[in-house]
Amino acid sequence: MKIRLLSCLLVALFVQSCASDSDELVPEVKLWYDTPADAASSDSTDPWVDDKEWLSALPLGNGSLGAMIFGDVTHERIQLSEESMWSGSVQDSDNPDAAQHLDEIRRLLFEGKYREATELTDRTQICKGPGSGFGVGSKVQFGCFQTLGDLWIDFQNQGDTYEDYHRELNLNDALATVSYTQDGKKYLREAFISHPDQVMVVRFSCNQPGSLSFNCRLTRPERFATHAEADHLVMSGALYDGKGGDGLRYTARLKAVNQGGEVAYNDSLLLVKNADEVVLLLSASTDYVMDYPEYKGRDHAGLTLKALNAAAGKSYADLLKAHLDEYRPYYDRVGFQICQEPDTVPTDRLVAMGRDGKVHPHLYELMFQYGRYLLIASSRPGTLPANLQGIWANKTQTPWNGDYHTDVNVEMNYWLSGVLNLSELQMPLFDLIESLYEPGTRTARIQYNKKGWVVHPVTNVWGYTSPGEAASWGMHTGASAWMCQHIGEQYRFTGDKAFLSRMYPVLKGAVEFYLDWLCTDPATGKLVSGPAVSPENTFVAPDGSNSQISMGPTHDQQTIWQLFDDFLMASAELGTKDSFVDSVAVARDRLAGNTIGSDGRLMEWAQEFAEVEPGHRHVSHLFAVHPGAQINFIQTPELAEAAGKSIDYRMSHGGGHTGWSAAWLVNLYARLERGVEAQKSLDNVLSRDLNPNLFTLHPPFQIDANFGTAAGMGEMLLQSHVMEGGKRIIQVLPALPPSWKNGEVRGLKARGGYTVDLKWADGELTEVVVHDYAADKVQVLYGNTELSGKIVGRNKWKYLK
Ligand code: FUC
Repeated sequence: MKIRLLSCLLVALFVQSCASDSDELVPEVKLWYDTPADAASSDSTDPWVDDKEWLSALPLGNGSLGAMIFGDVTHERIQLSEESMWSGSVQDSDNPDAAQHLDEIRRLLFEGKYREATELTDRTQICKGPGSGFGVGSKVQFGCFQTLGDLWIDFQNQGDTYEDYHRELNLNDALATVSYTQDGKKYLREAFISHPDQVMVVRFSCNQPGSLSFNCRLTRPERFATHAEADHLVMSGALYDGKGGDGLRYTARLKAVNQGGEVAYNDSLLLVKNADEVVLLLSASTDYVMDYPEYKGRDHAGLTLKALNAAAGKSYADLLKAHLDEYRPYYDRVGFQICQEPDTVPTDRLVAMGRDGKVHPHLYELMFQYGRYLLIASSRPGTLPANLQGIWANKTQTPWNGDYHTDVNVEMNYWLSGVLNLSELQMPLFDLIESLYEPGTRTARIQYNKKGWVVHPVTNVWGYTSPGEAASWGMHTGASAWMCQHIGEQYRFTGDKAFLSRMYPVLKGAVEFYLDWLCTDPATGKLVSGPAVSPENTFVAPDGSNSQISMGPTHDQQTIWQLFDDFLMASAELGTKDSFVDSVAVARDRLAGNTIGSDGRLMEWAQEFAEVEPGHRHVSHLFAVHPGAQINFIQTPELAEAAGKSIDYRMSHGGGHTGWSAAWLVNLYARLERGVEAQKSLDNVLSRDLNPNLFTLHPPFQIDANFGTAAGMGEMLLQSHVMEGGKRIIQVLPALPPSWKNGEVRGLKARGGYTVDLKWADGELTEVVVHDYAADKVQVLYGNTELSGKIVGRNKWKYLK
């Protein structure tokens, strides 16, 4: 690599390096509309959502409680979610007959007998029982993430005509508002979900006293009953356990605090009459606890009552203040601006403009901050991780059970957490990974007679770790290695040693599995994984059969390499030196590595097979480019070049055709420093896969592309995955697309814990500030140029063009 030193003009500004010294770029960002959520504004092709209005409604969340605000004037609907509303129960799905066939399958694969090997794998290695129910598991033990129900607010004595309608979701404040004028009176609704108070708060007000009269109902498609308690309405029930009985129990409580007028309750209604102002409070919970194998015991009835009563004792202003004081410190860390025009186009029209082929510059800013907003709303320390729909589900059978797909989707949900400065919001993922240790150890032992723990391509809140129902996708044996990559990344971003020691046994358990699982390829003497899929792709085998199963697919080799490398890093950081650590170093270096095929592409399988679907949505063999770091232009330029050819080939055959797939390509092209192509994939999502409420489509709605595109924009602006010569390399604007001519971003994070602010004009970098800079540990690169800046405050480094 050629590095040129740039002399630069420096402004000797000696200011303190603290949070307040940055330029505080936190522009107001909001989704806004001049109509209520309606089916008409959604031209969505989502085959799973018959309730199209839902894709125009606005999401609120505090990590566990979620709501979708529709904003209808006379019949307001607030659709409710609670993250642990899962049907199902723990299932015994590990297959004790599998292990005895493992050697035979491996022998057949090494001999090139793919047809026989695939057939035997399908017959012997898959899970016992219905597994995930092929993604339709609400009625089996795998279960499904389900809606909590709906809160309906039916206004009394009001006509259908109104004017000055405005509906918005302000991302700076995580506050949804609806306002309109009716019969000359101005009405306002404000809604937020408080994390500190664990309640949803909805205030109704009007500029003329006594104008608010409405009835509230709580309903659910199934398994619910309502009753009134002394001063509030309760909805409760039990979800189906998938084996003929009751599973998790839940409680939701609704209370109105009024000024003026009257409030009354009966067993199905909360009635408000002639009030001046009303604050609705809602709390909800289930008895779920993430603790294998019981998974139960939370006092949902008591906790919801306590939260409701405590909130009722506070004023609206105090509730709002506590919410903002807790929310803003997450959101305000990062500001991003590339659009110089005022925000005058309603969000649904921005989406429609995109569909007509013009992505408005403001839409990038919206999607960038919306990704951050959605993570704050769906994943907080102590909650469950964001699932395929975050925490928002409007049905009892959510697509793919709204579960945790580990063959890209749940990982993609968290890619943004590092670079977009929300690392602590990734903690729920580590709780999930840790909770899989015990069931995953059982799976490794029963299924394969191996040590350690393993998970396959799907998991749920019930510790499901067995392979899937079909070998073609269910034999994703690299999943635990992929999940564990997040442990290494979290440490690289935060340097948190307590976290690393907490996760070390989990990391070690995953390593133990692969050490036992890997076998020697008789032809090369290298260690390979298998029988395994390259998620969810199919090749044409030399014997003419279509197969997914092989030995040593590149994806498994890369994820296992990363796991071993991260384990060695963690051992060194924690000062652990023993023979086990030594054996991991030996195994890492014996792993079959990346290979370039005769056409210059990075190979997806150990042999050069033809793909059955050359534009396949998964690009699993590019894990090492992103989210991994084994392949990069600085250290492995030939492999990076080959990876680029693989992506181009996929794209030229229709690749990136689902939301998340295109979102992954944004990240990959960014890592390959190809801003034009990164933007093209980003534009594919923004012009093709957006609903009016900016939820992304697979289709159906999957939140992974919301998170994946936000992460991708982060990668376009800042990268820090390479360590060279003992220094962390910070690459600024590595893939800036030409159309983002002028702009600035503040508060991005680089590995090593650095905070970075950037400005550019006419497509050229003009300013970089690195906070917490340490000269001997970091190098800042713009293209191939090493930037030379100056310390301008306490550990604050600045480069100015
Ligand atoms: C993986 C993908 C599918 C879908 C599902 C939830 O299996 O291959 O496209 O996103 O996850």
